[in-house]
Amino acid sequence: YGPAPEDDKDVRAWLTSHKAGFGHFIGGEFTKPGGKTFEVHNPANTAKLADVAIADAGDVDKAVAAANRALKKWQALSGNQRARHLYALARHVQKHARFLAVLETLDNGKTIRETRDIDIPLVARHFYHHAGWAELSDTVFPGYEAAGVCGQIIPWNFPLLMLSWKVAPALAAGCTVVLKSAEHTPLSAIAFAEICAEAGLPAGVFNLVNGAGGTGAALAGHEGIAKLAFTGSTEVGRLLRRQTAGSGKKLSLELGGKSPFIVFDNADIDAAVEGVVDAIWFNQGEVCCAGSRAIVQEGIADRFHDKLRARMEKLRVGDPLDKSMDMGAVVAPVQIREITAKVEAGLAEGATMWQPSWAKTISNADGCFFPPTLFTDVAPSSTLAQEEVFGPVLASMTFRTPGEAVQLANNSRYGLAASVWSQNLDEAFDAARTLKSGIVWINSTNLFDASAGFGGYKESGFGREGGREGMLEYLFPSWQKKAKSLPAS
Ligand code: TXE
Repeated sequence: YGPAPEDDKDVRAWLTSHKAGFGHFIGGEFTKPGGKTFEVHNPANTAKLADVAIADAGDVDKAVAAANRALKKWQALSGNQRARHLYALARHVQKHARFLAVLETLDNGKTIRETRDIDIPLVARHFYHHAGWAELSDTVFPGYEAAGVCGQIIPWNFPLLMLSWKVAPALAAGCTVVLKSAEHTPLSAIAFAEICAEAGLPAGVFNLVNGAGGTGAALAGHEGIAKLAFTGSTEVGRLLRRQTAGSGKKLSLELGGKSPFIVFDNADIDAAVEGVVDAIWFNQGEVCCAGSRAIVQEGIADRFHDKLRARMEKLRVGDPLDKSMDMGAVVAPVQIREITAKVEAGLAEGATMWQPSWAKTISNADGCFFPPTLFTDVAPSSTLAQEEVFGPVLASMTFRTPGEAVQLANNSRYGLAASVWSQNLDEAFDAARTLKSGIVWINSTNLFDASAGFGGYKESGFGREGGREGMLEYLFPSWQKKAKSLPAS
């Protein structure tokens, strides 16, 4: 009973037709698969999906050269002409929405409900929105020029969505792109490259190289890159900051988080419980802005946790293609090990763990599954309160006064997002003003829009993606572009 799992026949046929593997997309064409490759697996059942070529420094060089060759012609188009290409990309993403949703679910393990209703529609929305910026770029950014060839490195948690956050503003601004997909999840970026060809995007405007850290480092270090945009771990973000220092490259980093979810005594508790379920168990908790620290006022803490445990009992974890699942698989065995290590640290430090009664039935024998997990009695300085778990684990703490709530919330090396729940809006706005985070949601969580800048404070990185601030990341003031220190492009 319940709806049948989503049909994955067309995606399987596509994968079978690429049995020889996938190459890179350079200058409007796919390179021949082969050479050094890596395997891509479905984390829900460990089945191998594809072999993908690893780009070495030579491949990166060819991709940058192709992007550089395309740059002049792309910049010579009027804003309206570039907008037409972005509209076409948006329409083709919509045309292939079902295919892309299934592909993303197979590759990443996230549920079909999320890829179908959130990831892929937001990808199309991003291209539509930025088509508008392209239309206007000639008039709203006087004195600015496109940065040039952009290197973009994306993570595995929202593969196609992170691609769209980076590619759409770059193309709208008049830049060309070399994008590196994440090694766990390269397939939707490969499908997007096919879409670029189908939609008639001029050759070399979008180029794709696949591989792991070595490929990323070659791209980041390439002297033909004028701007580098990265989403991923704080550790790699730090490396990239060092690697690009003094190079004249423009850099934006979207890194980790440990976002607070503050619940005041007078919050609508049922709404806050639904909110925290979304904040931490959406996408298995593999979200940079996941509300992974609940900070709950003492007067309602017991009631809040009781209701939360009852709600957790009803969550469903399993086959991501099953439309009734709330949570799918974690991206790879290495992440299961990381999550388990953090959970063990939490237990060793004396926090109290609670999992639904059915958690024992979850097995990692044939897939990467982890149950929703709640920790209470978490000390503010402990591992669970301070370190990003990047999995379905919520650490809960309590507070007495609003000042204490903000102090706990700001006691973090990160500052990406925060969520505040109170029916007293004065109280909520007072807290919001003093929270050190790039985004504050009030009585809501995980709201993303292409028109709103997204990005962090502190070790969550710098630069914004989305909206006007996001566009400025891909533009240089004309006087600065002429400075000698900038790479030629
Ligand atoms: O990230 P990496 P990983 C966090 C999260 C997760 C942890 C590890 O806590 O548990 O990072 O994940 C490329 N030069 N986030 O190891 O390595 C890499 O190939 C250039 C938060 O997967 O940062 C991939 O394309 N590039 C996050 C991308 O960086 C390099 C999303 C991200 O991988 C590189 C993902 C190098 N030296 C993980 N080394 C978020 N902010 O949403 C690796 N890469």
